[in-house]
Amino acid sequence: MLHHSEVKLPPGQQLAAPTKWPVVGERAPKKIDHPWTVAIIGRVAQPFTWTLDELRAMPQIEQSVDVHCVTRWSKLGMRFRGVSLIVLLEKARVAPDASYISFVARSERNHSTSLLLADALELNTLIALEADGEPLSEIHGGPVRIVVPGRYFYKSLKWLARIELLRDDRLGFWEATAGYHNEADPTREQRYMAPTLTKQEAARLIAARDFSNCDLRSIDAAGRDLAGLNARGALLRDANFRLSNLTGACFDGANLSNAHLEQADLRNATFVHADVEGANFAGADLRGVDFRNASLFGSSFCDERSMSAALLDHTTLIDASALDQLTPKQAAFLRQLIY
Ligand SMILES: Nc1nc2c(c(=O)[nH]1)N[C@H]1C(S)=C(S)[C@@H](COP(=O)(O)O)O[C@H]1N2
Ligand SMILES: [Mo]
Repeated sequence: MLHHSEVKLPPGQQLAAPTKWPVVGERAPKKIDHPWTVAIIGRVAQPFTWTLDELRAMPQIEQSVDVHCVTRWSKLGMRFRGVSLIVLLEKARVAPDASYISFVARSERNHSTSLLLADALELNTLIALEADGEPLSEIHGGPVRIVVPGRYFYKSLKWLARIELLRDDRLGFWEATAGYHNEADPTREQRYMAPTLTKQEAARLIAARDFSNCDLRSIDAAGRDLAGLNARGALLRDANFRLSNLTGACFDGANLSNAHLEQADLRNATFVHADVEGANFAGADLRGVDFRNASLFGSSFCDERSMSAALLDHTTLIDASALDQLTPKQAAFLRQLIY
């Protein structure tokens, strides 16, 4: 029979010593004289600011949470107590166009992290004031932190100051600077942007914007600012670049088969001799893009269901002969805009 912990531990995780709760991340904020408050702003009908006492006066719930840190320690069945996120969202009345939620810390670097709003709700996100029967200690995010069950612990923001409802995603601190995966599902081992990367490699790639000749299959780089990226010769099969800023990026000779580039800003990017077979460019801005000698078999530029079409004109360079590699509908769409 399997031991309890072996059943519940996601891949690559190890149990922390039972009495240990590791401290991870930035230092606790400096003491300031005004009282702690938590605000909710952005795409809401009624912005609010609550004091700690007001939060404590709301209905408290207790949840048993399995904590999984991306640095590979786990603690199963921690008890967190506080206010359900949904209670605050109902009071503030979330606008229909809010798709993302960002949590911002009272901290020197304005640390933040974000989630799809639907995920935050489905995962029963908690505004936690207590852990294992005690008020949250300062090093663990006290007086008030976020706890997101079912995501690596970097989505559980310490020292909560602000909740922001957003139409578009805003990558958090670790996600933007260290290449942490934006979905962060431990059961799928979504630690860093690409499954093969280490933390150091992910951070280096992001900082240098240099993916050249790297094996980054299935990388999740959605929503990122990667203007000027050098991805010459990179292996980017199944990559996700939805909504990313890739202006001026160089993908010459790269393999982007089945990659997702929907809604990406690709102005003046180059795909010379690249393999973009099966790639999806619906809704992308392709003005000034160079596709000469690229392989376009099965790639798509307009999606009939979502009515989302790439933006292109005579500055988009595609070999006339390459149109034969596309379906008649895709080819007709390109022909009418380019020539
Ligand atoms: N404000 C803030 N919250 C944060 C971090 C941080 O650096 N700053 N680090 C995150 C990371 S990477 C982890 S693993 C957990 C660690 O929480 P703990 O120190 O209570 O174990 O906090 C998360 N929340
Ligand atoms: Mo972490």
